[in-house]
Amino acid sequence: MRSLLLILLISSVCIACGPSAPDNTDTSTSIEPASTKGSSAVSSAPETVAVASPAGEALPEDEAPSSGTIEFDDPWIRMVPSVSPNSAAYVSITNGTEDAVTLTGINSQVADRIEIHNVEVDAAGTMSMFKIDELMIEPDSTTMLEPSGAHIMIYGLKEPLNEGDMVTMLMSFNNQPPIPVNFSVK
Ligand SMILES: [Cu+2]
Repeated sequence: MRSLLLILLISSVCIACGPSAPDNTDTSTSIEPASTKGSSAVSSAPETVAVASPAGEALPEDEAPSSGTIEFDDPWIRMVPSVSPNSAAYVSITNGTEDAVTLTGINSQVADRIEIHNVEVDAAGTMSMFKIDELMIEPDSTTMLEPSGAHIMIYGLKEPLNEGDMVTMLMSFNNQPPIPVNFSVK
């Protein structure tokens, strides 16, 4: 009985110190570089989850959209220490269609949650990032998701990222079918 209580206690402590933050807590003060540094959180040993290898999902390059479509240039994910549950990803999105398109969501099997973030700099020069629900890209224009700017925020990596890995992320738009994009880890 005592050991059962102990196990319950340990479990609840681990959950409390776990990496996943409640929703809506990162809207104000956190600074991008801090989030990618090694976290001191003691993450429990990663369970062996039956997640398909990221490389296994990779689509052939020649399935990329061809004409009058949305194109993705230099998609990459920042490699982080294996103890870090979070990372960020970047890509240039070119809207070659005649209408504005709106990026409304991103999903991947490698992470618990993926958000679109933007950044702002206050009068004191402090940069903070915040979640945005969507990102509009005007026709015939390119929007860059890049370090120090708007970016893709990845929470709760299910397995460590290794340099050279390819990670498929499904990009959802308001007026387009979802588009799988292969991001390289570097
Ligand atoms: Cu962010």
